[in-house]
Amino acid sequence: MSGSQGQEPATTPSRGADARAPRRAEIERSTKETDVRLSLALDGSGAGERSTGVGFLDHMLDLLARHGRLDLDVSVRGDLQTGSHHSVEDTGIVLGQALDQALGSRTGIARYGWATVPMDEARAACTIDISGRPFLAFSAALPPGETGGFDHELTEEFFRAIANAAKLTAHLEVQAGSNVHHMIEACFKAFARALHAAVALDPTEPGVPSTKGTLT
Ligand SMILES: [Mn+2]
Repeated sequence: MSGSQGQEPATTPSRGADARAPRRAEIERSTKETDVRLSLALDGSGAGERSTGVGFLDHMLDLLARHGRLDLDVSVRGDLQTGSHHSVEDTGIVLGQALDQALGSRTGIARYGWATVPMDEARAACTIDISGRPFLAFSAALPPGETGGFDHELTEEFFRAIANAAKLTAHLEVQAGSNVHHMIEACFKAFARALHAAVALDPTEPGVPSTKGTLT
């Protein structure tokens, strides 16, 4: 649609040089366990506020937004008396839903992205395919326990929730590390960088980058 050469009716307001619709989404999701409000813009700068009730998750979402060049507002009210599981997983679900919605038809995207990111002694690698097929391969020897209200095992749950809801394939591996804060942080940064590359608009891509003709 954005490449249409057809004449526009005189009453159509100008949308400037970039006729592409903004790649953004706003989602509210309420269950008996959590209320999540989220707004996402893919072509952003890291702006927005993250307030999930889980301090470490807020820190990780700050990184994800900044290094993924996303504008991201997240507000979560969850049943933290049961632990942080529901709040973390549901934040991932809604972020995945917002990615799915903001990506729309997937026209013109790069589709694939990958990144390996060090964080001091830790290192994580992430490869992403905006495939339409939900899949997460997660490999990390994270020690049991929690950091800032965030159970370490929720790292996998968070990324699986995103992969399922956004219908993307992600392989995420912590390749090195001894400090769990660094290891999880490297995961989020690698995912952010890989995602930024995968959702980027490729000027040489005229349609949906699939021989099948669809990524949804
Ligand atoms: Mn940190």
